[in-house]
Amino acid sequence: MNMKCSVILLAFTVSYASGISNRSFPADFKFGVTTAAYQIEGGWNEDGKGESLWDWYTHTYPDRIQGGTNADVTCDSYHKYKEDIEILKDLGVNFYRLSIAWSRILPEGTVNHVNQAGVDYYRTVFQLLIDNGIVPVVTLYHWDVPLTLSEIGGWTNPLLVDYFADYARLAFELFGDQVKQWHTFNEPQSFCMLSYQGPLRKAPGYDLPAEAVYQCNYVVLKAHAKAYHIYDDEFRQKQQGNISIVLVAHWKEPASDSDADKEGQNLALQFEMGLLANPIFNGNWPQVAIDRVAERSKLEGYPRSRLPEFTQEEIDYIKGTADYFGLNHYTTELVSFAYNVTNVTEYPSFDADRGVLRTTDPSWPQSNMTWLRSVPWGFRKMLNWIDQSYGHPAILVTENGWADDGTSREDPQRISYIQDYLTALLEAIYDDGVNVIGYSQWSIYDNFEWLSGYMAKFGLVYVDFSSPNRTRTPKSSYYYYQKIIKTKCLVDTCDAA
Ligand code: PNW
Repeated sequence: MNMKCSVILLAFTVSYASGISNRSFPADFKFGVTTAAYQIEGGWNEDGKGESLWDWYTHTYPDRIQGGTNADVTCDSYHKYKEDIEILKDLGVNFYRLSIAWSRILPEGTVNHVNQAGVDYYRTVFQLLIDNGIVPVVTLYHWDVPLTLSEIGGWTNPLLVDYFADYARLAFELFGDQVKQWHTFNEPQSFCMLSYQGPLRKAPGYDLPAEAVYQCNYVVLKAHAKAYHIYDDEFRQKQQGNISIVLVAHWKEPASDSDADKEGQNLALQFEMGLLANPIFNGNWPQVAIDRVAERSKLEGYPRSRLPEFTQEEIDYIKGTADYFGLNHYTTELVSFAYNVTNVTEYPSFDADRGVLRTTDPSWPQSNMTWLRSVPWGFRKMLNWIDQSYGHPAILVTENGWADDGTSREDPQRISYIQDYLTALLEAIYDDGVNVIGYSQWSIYDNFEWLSGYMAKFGLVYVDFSSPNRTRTPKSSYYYYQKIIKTKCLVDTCDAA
């Protein structure tokens, strides 16, 4: 045996030893990539676009963003969309999940003033995708509320239910002939729970009592349901599309075998995923959240629970408003039970209501984001938990990805992460019977990563942010993902599906 041959054999053995699946993806399984308007478009004030919350936040508080940067230009996709779509076509994706910047089509957020240049931009992009055989999957809200609406209280103001519904109806009217797959919101958990309280503060970056967190969830759920019903009642028959919401959660593994930590696991899952998913898939808030917040509010001297109460009519209106489960999933945390329900010495907070401490295992491979480690078995457990908790919905994995510092075009860690997470996904499909219908990588390009600015890179494609041309160069993970899409297989040869 010559040297070359034994090296190949070794590589072959290693890949199987590390457990990469050799099963084919189901024939109708769909692959995609995801972006968000604020993170890639740039053109922040061009052609009549209004100012959004994130424009304002990055300009007003550069000190809160790593490197003091913003997304005024970022990948410049507002101008480079033709090149972007050529790359997507070369990659071979079935769908492209992108978002509309609300203030690009409605500069003040309200439908009395429509910015035609913004409408034209999205119609051009959607048509070019369709012409290239790529299905546009469109999110209406990926965190960039028009500043005017943020200034009247943003997602804590119930008026936003109607403003969002007006915007959604207009989007269905303007783009519904092109767009057949809609998501109302991306990760309400991120902008309700990480924006209004606690240390990791996304825009608007307030530190408010826990009321704001719950009120945001409450308003967003009603806005989502209203948009869903508008689609159902006024557009679905004619446009023949579907509509859902994108929810996020890290898997929660109990830090020990104790009953207390298992209770901690349940609390963490219910207060993060359950607060949004339970009203939509089962009806009403999770009972454990209703009970716990009511009891703590009472002990803290509140006249009523700080978790708003849904009327029966609202419960029925929100229940059933998702055609499938859109899931963003990246990582796993260890949780331990921390606050007894009667321990109310804390400043009334969402964290204390949830009542858990969250840590990680230092042996799990670490990315360039503190919260993101590779834990593929947690993905399989998360998919199973959703399957069991919400009535076996079809699940579309709308985001999953790995961050590095983006200095090299060789990204073996990202390739390993994709191999391991997709192996876990195949196990969930074939060994556990979970109905996973598709998978989307975050992200196609390196882009503006919110509070981390340009310090963390999630792209399959490198972007040179120092060149005016924002030159795009595929990384090795791009070619690996291209091969997966083409062969529906993670290794060189797969068993037939
Ligand atoms: C997603 N966390 O959000 C978003 O949808 C993207 O816009 C974002 O770029 C991507 O993940 C990578 O961060 C998350 O703190 C925000 O655990 C926060 C967390 C996870 C995902």
